[in-house]
Parts: sequence; structure tokens; C-alpha cells
Amino acid sequence: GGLEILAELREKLSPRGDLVSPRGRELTQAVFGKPLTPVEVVETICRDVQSEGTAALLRYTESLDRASLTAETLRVPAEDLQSAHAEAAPEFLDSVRRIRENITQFQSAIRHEDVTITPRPGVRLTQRYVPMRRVGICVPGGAAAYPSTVLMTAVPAQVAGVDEIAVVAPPTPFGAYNKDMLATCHELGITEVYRCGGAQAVAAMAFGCDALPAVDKIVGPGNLFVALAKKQVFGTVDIDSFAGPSEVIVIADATASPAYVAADLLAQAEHSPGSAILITWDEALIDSVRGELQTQLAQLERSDLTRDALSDFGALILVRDAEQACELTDSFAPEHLHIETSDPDAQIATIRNSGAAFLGHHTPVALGDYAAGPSHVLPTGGTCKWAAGLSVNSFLRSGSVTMFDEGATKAIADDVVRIAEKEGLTAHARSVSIRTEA
Ligand code: HSO
Ligand code: ZN
Repeated sequence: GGLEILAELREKLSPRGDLVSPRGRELTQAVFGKPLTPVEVVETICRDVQSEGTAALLRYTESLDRASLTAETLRVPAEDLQSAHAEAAPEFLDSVRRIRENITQFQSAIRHEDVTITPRPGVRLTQRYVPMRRVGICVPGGAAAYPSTVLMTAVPAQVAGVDEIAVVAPPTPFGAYNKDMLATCHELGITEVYRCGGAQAVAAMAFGCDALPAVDKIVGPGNLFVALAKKQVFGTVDIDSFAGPSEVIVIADATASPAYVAADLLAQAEHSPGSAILITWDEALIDSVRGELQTQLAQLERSDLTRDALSDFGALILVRDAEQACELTDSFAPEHLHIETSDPDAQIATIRNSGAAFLGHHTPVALGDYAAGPSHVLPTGGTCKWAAGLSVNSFLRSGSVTMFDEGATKAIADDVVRIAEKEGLTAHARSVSIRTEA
């Protein structure tokens, strides 16, 4: 049954920080002198960076990322950002500008506004939203370069009104040495880019060091070590969410194009690890999509990785009807949901849990990954049951502001004094009665 298949996939997709892989055993033996689990690695790195600062950050950048940097060369020089931008193709920069505009437009529209009410005369209650002062953005750089992640994190922060943005990317050709990523940073006015990644970069941003001043919140995707480190430093700083492998559920009916559906599943599997699940009540679609997957896989650049992801984390699930498809989807709570049916609005109305939803035959998830406006940084692993995707509002902190005049305080005084006395807190009671008993 579909439920069992999905439960099994959920289990397989959930990041395990408590297991030592054969490769992990070798690596940790070499760097730490004994085999460590990912959680132990991250705890060690965080502790060292907290106590030793820049020296530990540079040491781990050397031993784990094989880059020997100094406190000076850790930060990408302004000239490198400028030259990456100057050398970028004009069409690339035009796309970046148009996408920035799309993101800005959507994020501005959904930005929380201060709310003030006057429930009674003399009482003014406000919920205000204040941008965080300084945030850190993790940009991955292992398997691919992600200028899109710069856009999907930094632009919402800028719309929020964050003063300072620090970007960290591992010292790799796909990371901090990637010209497209650097050109995108420069186009967005980002001047602080650091050549570090992994748990050491997260720890440095959380605890701060001479070479990388502390931030108030850390956002953005990364590998298992980045994810575990963000969890570890939560409380010292805020984080966006705990991110694992990317996922999509496609719900499709007989009106769907098998070629489109296969293309959508492959796009997600390409993240490798990426999970791609089709749920349909049209038996013929399962066969035609299976055929299309084979045909299209052969034409892809990353076809080996994508095929592996598909066989490890993919599924084609036949259900009774639309209702059952929606129930299953809700229980899985996918990061991405794409509904390719004749009436996607009807289905989305019955589904509570999805990080981001894409409706109809002409809305591939890649539109959201790159250009639509909502951020592509989304809750994975079923966490969308309680977590939201990144947005402008992730960079605002809310706080209340209360003001009563004398008459309004008199009017509420009895209630306050009565409850304060129940709690045995007479100083509380007195702070009110001193104002009303004159
Ligand atoms: N699908 C990814 C985002 C991404 N896709 C970036 C391509 N580049 C997580 O939402
Ligand atoms: Zn993607």
C-alpha cells in the first residue's frame, strides 16, 4: 500500500547524524584521531570554533575542505566580486535582475505589517515587526553551484530590511570560487562573502570570531554537517529550519502529460539525493511515465546520479481516487507538491501539509526553484507540518508595544490585583494599586 511505501521513504530520507559510514570512519580517523559520528564531528567543531575562534575556523577549513587560508584571505576581496560581475554574461545578469524583481515583488506583498488596535479608550496595543540586524547565509558548493540560493535567501532578507548580510560558501569551484555565485552577490550589493562552509562556517557565524563577526540568524541549505551544526547552534542564534534531501510529490490524473510528469520527477531526483514520488489514480499513466523516465534519463547530463536517486528514493503509487491521493500526500507532508490534474485547486484545498505547492500542467517546480517569487528554501523531511518556508518574514522579529493611560489602568486594576494576589506576588499588585489608589 501507498502508506507503507511513503513511510519507508520518509525513514530512508531522514538525515542520520548518529551513524558512522565507512568513508566517514576513514575521514574522521584522519582529522580527529578517532572515528566519530556526524553529530560528534559537529559538536567537536562547534566547541573548538567557540573557544578558539578564527584559528579553529581556518584549521578545519584546511583539514576538511583542503583550503589553506588566512584571516585575510578567508573573505572574498571586493575586487573579486567586482571582476566576477564585470565578466558575467549580460544575459545572465539580466536574468538575475528580473528574478530579483519577481522575488522582491512577492516578498514585499507578504511582508508582515505592524498592527495597532485600540480595544478600549486609553489603550493602545501594537504588534511590531523589526528586521534582524545581521544574518548569515549558507550557500552550498559541493555538487553544484547555486547562484539561485543567493537570490532565494538574500533578497527576502533585503526586503525585510536586514542591515548586514554575510554569505558563506565552501572554498570550492562550485562554492566561493564560483564566478556566477560571486557575480550574483555583487549584483545584490552583498559585499561580505567568506570562503568557508560546513559546520565550521555555521559555528563561526553563530559564535563570531575576529575574521567573521557573529550573526543573529543563519539560513540556507547545506549538507548533513551544515544541517546538524545549525541545529547545534540554535538558541545561540536563530536558524531557518533543519533541511534534508529535497522532495516532490506529483499528483496527476489522466489529463497530465506523461512526458511532463517524468520531466518533473527527474528534475527533483537530479538533486541527488532527491526524492520524486508520483501519486495517481490513472493506471495507464504509471506505465507511460515509467517509459518516459527511461527515455528522458538517457538524455540527461547527470543521468547516473539521477537514476540512483530515483531508484533509492523514487516511487510510482497507484491509488483509488483523488481523495486517497490527497490523504497520502498530507501524511507524507512533502517539501514540494505539484498537482497536475484537471482541477488542482480542488485538491490543494483538501491538503494541509506541503512546503510549497505548484498547480497545473504549466507550473514545473523549477519555476519556483529559480524565478517565481516564493523562496526555494523549504521545510523537508515532513517538517512542513509545523515549519514554513523561508520568506521575508523569517527575517523579522515580532514584538509587542503596550500603552495605557491613567483611566485605562484604573479600569483594569482590579483584575490585575486580584490575580497577582492569587499568585502571592504582592509587589506586582502594588505596582498597579500605587497608581490607582491616589
Ligand atoms: N529544489 C531545491 C532548490 C534548487 N533547485 C536550487 C535548483 N536549484 C530546493 O527547493
Ligand atoms: Zn530544485
